[in-house]
Amino acid sequence: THPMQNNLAPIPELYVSYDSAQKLKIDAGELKSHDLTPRQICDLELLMNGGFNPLKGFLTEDDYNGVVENMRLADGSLWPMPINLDVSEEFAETLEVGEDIALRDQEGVILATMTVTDRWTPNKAREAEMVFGADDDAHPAVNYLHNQAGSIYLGGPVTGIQQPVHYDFRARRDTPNELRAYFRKLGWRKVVAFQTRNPLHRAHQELTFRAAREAQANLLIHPVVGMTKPGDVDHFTRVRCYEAVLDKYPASTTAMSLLNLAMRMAGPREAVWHGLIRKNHGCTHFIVGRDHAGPGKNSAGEDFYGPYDAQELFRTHQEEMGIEMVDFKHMVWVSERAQYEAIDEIEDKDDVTILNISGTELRRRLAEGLEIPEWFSFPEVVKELRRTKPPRSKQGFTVFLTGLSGSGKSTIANALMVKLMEMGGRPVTLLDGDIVRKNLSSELGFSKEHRDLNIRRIGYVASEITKNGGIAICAPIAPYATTRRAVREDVEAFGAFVEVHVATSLEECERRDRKGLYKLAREGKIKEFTGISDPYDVPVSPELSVETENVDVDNCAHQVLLKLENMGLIAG
Ligand code: PPS
Repeated sequence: THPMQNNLAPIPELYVSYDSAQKLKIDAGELKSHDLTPRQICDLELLMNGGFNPLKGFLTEDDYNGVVENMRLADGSLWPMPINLDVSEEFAETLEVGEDIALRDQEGVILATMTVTDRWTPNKAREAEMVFGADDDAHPAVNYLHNQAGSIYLGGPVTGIQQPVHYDFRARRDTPNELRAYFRKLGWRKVVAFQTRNPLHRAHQELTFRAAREAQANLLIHPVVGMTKPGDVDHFTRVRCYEAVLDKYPASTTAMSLLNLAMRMAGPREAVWHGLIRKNHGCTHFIVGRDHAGPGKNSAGEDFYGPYDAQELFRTHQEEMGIEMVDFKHMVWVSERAQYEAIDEIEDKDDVTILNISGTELRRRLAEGLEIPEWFSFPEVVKELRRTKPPRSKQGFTVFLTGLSGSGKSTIANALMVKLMEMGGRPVTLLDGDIVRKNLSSELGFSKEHRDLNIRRIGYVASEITKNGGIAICAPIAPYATTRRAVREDVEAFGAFVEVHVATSLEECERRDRKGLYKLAREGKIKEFTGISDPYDVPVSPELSVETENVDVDNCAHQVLLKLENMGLIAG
């Protein structure tokens, strides 16, 4: 029996009335203001709309210490996650304790004001250990804490003026009170929430069905669209997938709503946090799976948390939380019976064929354009995923040739370009050193600073081309390894980066001296000349290194093509 039923009375929000908000907004224009980061905007939205009830603002120092040390606010209530307004030292120094500040979104719109009652320097190493389990930058939230978050925390009550603006999927977003009203209207007294940051496949559908049956409850699919784990499928694609899957649920028992939460991937603590947030959204039950909100491997290659740590911690606190856990069974496909079953409930394991496709395997199949079986997912979902993640041979990529002046970069780049154009399929853009210096970087010289600017511009353009499915061929000297690495990171966010070292020796380049520049450089008539009076960092692990001495250009370009084919970037 499941006695748990929801109390759907409205929960407190931090917003002032419409009229007061108009006035406050004008007055707040006078205050010192802080521009919120994307993560802080997510946090602020859930603070203001009651999703983070009982919090009334960003944590004070006492609350923070309690949360870090034993998951409790200073008044004793359970709260597992530090919700802080982290700011820079420079900004913190301008403030007096007791002062009001304006909190603005990234366009400058004032969303709220906050009275700064507390200002302190947190012990981040301690926070990492206690909240995330280890002070290890391989954890995305620890990495954020050390490398992105400001060094000072501000705490104090928040007065809400307006909700952050979302232009996407507006009809699918609900505040806790909107969901409560909806459940009230439909008479849903028991609701089981399913938290997810991934597309839903058949196994998820089966387990949500089971959870609803087990709890004798209605079902709320409650995906996170705020911030999830770096590398996840973007939320636009996911929401289109969810909408497709929603049609496979009985409409009268299932609802879907988007949650603008910034996840921390904190496993057990995160599960408790998720539960409290769902309780605030009017749910009575919450599904906790294997490795709930797991951050992946630590820097030693091990899991941060045990697979059932989250379930354990949730179980310990569920009574106090007022939301009941439905634990996730690992669902697998049993071929002979053509259905999903929970792995721990299959009694004839040795006599049946058990199938499962891991996330990694799914990504591989998508990348290579391989079959994804019907038993695994819905055709509509697979279609959406293929649309956003076409096989590598249809995605954009960047070939980045680097080498000394006169090494043959441009010649190879030109040959490569026409070979790729002959193959067709994707637009090709050549960003040759000289072309770029004429069109993009005409004001730049050859100091380290200017070369870096030049290369970063090339990287930006190449990454945009890559994002939009084209091929960018870059051929600058690009003498600095750190700058090349930065460009690699820019491009790899959208597609493959193929670094090709055109490894012609200085002696050979100087012997050829096709533009007569080496002679001038030797005579000191050109300063800061790469290889003569300026450094060149030889690439340590380029995707390819080509020799040009005794090899003709056609062959060099062909070597690049072979590499591209080998990487799956062009169809064989
Ligand atoms: S960098 O370092 O990547 O920004 O250089 P890049 O944009 O590729 O420009 C290199 C071309 O500019 C000419 N040139 C010089 N090269 C190196 N050092 C100095 N001081 C210099 N002054 C002019 C040279 O012709 C390079 O052309 P390529 O095609 O590489 O021979």
